[in-house]
Amino acid sequence: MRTINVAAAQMGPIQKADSRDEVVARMLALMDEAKRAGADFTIYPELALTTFFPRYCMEDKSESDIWFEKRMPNEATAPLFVRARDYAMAMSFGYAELTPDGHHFNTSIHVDATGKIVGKYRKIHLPGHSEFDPERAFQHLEKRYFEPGNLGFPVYRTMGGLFGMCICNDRRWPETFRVMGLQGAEMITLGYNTPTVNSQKPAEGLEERLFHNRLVVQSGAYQNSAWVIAVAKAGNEDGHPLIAGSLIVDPDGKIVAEATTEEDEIIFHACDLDACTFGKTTIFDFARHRRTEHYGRIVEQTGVIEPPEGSDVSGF
Ligand code: CDT
Repeated sequence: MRTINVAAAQMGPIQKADSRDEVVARMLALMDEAKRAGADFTIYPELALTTFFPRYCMEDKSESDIWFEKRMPNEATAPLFVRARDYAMAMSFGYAELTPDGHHFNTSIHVDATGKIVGKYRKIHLPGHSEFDPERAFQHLEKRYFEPGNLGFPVYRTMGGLFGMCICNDRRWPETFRVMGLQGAEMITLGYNTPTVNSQKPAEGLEERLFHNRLVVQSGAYQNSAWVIAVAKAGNEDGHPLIAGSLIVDPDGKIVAEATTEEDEIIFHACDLDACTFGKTTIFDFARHRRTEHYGRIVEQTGVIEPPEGSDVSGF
């Protein structure tokens, strides 16, 4: 057995006026609870240090720099690193990253039990739009404030296993999980901020959004025989509700723990990385079963190319 005692640290809403220090105090309380539960790995959501600021349209993009971290760790987050090291606790959290050369990314890091950053991921599938859109019920301006990640989907060795990360909208894309599955990922962590309502389709509300969350997380886990830990920032941020429903899913695609509130909440599971082996050596033994000669379109095109009118497929 290679057991990782995982605490998914769902966070309730962070209001625009909340300071980094207030948020980090909540994260520390969640880490304390995770420690009491016996966790050795605590996972927090996407943009864990701030409100989901891409809902606000700032004319001058540089105004948004107040939401970004220029260093990690920094003064505000240092207490998290110190407490985690004292507890010999690994952790992962998301934040808005401003690099020394001026690039903006929606980033997640994985910090090991000694306080070293052993994994970094920058969100690749940025949803939403880059200009104010009056047609939408609310804005989702990730394409305005972030550049697409430039690190690929790295898988790294730590804690005796193979780990990877993705962020929110990435989970809706099977390519995300497969690229990590092809590097042997045994545990994939992801944080999300998902509005409760589709801004372009009011009929798509909470239940459907929770359904899609389970659907993509469970299929990503099953199809790559990996543990997936999906962690929400939830609840009402200044009048903008976000879904909860944090999940721990086993390599068989089954939910083994699920959050029940829209608040700060720990869900816990002892995850055996060896449970990945059966799927990875049988039905999802990629080396034996994948047929890459038929997968060219996956990397050669983005949009849909329909067959020409009149193309005839009869005669089979
Ligand atoms: N944060 C994030 O990626 N949210 C998206 C919302 C998609 S609608 C523009 C998500 O996939 O949940």
